[in-house]
Amino acid sequence: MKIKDAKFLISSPNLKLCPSTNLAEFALLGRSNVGKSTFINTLTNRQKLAKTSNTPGKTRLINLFEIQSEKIPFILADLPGYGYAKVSKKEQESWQRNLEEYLLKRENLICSIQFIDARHDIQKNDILMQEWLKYNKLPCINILTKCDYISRNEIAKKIAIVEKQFNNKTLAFSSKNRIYCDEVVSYLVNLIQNN
Ligand SMILES: Nc1nc2c(ncn2[C@@H]2O[C@H](COP(=O)(O)OP(=O)(O)OP(=O)(O)O)[C@@H](O)[C@H]2O)c(=O)[nH]1
Ligand SMILES: [Mg+2]
Repeated sequence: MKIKDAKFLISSPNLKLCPSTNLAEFALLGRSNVGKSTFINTLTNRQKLAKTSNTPGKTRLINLFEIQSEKIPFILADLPGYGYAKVSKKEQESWQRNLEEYLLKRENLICSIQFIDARHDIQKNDILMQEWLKYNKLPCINILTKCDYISRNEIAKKIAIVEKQFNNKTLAFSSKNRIYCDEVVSYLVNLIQNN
């Protein structure tokens, strides 16, 4: 399924300042630099919609994007990545609180998407994030980013590993190849329709 249109809605430091909406929302979680913002740009085919960078820590606020698919509109919430060492401990803790509040209380949030770099092993903070989601009974799927770096065979193997470890649906993705976009959008739209 294709994306017809997309627009930036708002940047907010916390849940309280996020506008209420009745559109289904997905939260983009994952380590800094894994490719969350790039994912939005690739899906929407708008290279500058979400700010991306080679240096980790680019996204510092909750950034909401309204996405118009062929069937149904929804929101992608681009969030700061975890595991970015250069941010002070105080700032990390404050963001952690804001993130947890957003994930627990955002009413229209239907599912999180946790991104994993296809080239690397699952990291400790990925596991901690996933354990926290499961403990709070929050649904999540995984997306394997940067699949252009590995072979088709390795992609299949990696998907099996992530699915086994986290017991979540896991999809492949790459910003260098649009073949993955259709399946991802269809999967998200299906989640909304079955919610
Ligand atoms: N080759 C390749 N590079 C990618 C892919 N996705 C992202 N990148 C690159 O990875 C870097 C980080 O991407 P971002 O989208 O800014 O990462 P992020 O997860 O939003 O990072 P934070 O905002 O720090 O949390 C950029 O240089 C992207 O071009 C991909 O699928 N393939
Ligand atoms: Mg980002």
